[in-house]
Amino acid sequence: MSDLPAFIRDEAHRLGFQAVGFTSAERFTATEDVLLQRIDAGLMAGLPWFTAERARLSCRPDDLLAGARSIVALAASYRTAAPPAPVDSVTRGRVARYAWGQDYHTVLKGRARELAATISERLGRPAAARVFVDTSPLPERAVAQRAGLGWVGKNTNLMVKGLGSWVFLAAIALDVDLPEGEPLATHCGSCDLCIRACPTGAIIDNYTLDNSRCISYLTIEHRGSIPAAMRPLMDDWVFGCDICQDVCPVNCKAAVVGDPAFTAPDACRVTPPLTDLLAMDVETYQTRFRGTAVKRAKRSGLRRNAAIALGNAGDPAAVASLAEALADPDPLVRSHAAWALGRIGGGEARCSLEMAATMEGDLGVAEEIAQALAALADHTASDA
Ligand code: B12
Ligand code: SF4
Ligand code: SF4
Repeated sequence: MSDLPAFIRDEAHRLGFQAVGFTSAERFTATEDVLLQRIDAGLMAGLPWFTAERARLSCRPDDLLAGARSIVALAASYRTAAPPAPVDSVTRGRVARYAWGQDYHTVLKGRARELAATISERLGRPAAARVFVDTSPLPERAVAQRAGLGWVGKNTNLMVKGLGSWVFLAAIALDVDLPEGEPLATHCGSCDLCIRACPTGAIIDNYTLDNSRCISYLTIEHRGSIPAAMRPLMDDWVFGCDICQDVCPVNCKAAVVGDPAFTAPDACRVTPPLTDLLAMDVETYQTRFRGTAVKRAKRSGLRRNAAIALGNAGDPAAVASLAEALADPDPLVRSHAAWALGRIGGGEARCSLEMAATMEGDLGVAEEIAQALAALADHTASDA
């Protein structure tokens, strides 16, 4: 069917994918080597599901879909206009752009499944097809790169001409032959702005990320206590991080596509008030984040992140909320609230920490409280 590629492109555009490319279902042997080396070097630490076995499987499309011949690589821009910034003096956190709207997994899976169905209709037979959006094993950046959809920057993100790296990726493996795209020759040249801008030094070399240092990992995927040394570096990020993309000159010229599915409903989704986030009960959490990617961090993780961001903001007006959080049933919230109080300092912070120290039954939280009090003592000594 000679016009099938054009048909797929048109349908993909109609469904909200701005970029479409095709590649074969050949194995991704070089990517497999990269993935295995990164796992060996400990650079995927913190993601227990990212095993060598999964990495091998992910690079062998014929093991992911019996009879796979081609892969349709798809990109959808999530660059939308930010809602007007609130004019108040409330201390706010920051949510990465990709999570401002609806959960992209649901949106893109729906669009890609519809595309697969129209391909079957066009073929006049049910095509063997498998849709991939983030969670299934397939190295989506490598697929997009080989299909000529875009090129990989030193911050490891895939960039599409005209859209920059503000794109989600999706793929459909098919049992149909399609003409292969040519990988682009574009590269970053001598630029290294993203590497220099990363506050945690997570981009340890060109194209190489140390997962456990990335704020995106720490705020979203990491469960439990955030290492104390990383907390001050996280600034006001409460879900994900965009710094290495915000500084990228390619992204300055990226189109604001404004897909309604990825547009923030209000300013709170972009810059949530931190004391609200810290105090959020189960019902508020469900209502506010239903159907968004933010739920990946869970309520406990978001409240932990809010405590860190409040500590980093150093806002004395937050002391009362943090002091209240010292009595929270969740030890993760208590321990990070203690850290934040130690960082903000002042008499009220000290008093609440001393009081909590007498009542705390969890050894880990008690240790955090002791360290926060020691930090306060250090402040006082250096102020004297
Ligand atoms: C695990 C994961 C993470 C981990 C990162 C772990 C890691 N070290 O990569 C964490 C949680 C930190 C994360 C963060 C983010 N993620 Co993520 N993540 C993934 C996931 C599930 C797997 C990625 C993976 O396999 N990583 C292992 C590394 C080795 O593979 P890679 O990143 O693909 O590496 C490629 C390049 O580095 C390149 N490469 C390696 N060496 C060399 C050398 C040269 C010379 C060249 C040219 C290239 C090159 O080739 C590799 C293979 O293609 C993918 C979805 C998927 N199934 O692929 C989404 C995905 C990569 N994430 C995505 C997004 C949006 C993000 C964030 C922007 C979210 C945010 N704002 O907070 C950040 C970006 C952080 C960053 N700087 O990369 C998008 C990226 C879209 C894009 N335009 O690239 C994806 C594709 C999800 C999707 N379907 O849209 N993510
Ligand atoms: S997302 Fe943030 S922490 Fe992660 S590599 Fe980029 S700048 Fe660094
Ligand atoms: S900031 Fe510079 S080095 Fe980093 S991805 Fe963009 S162009 Fe490449």
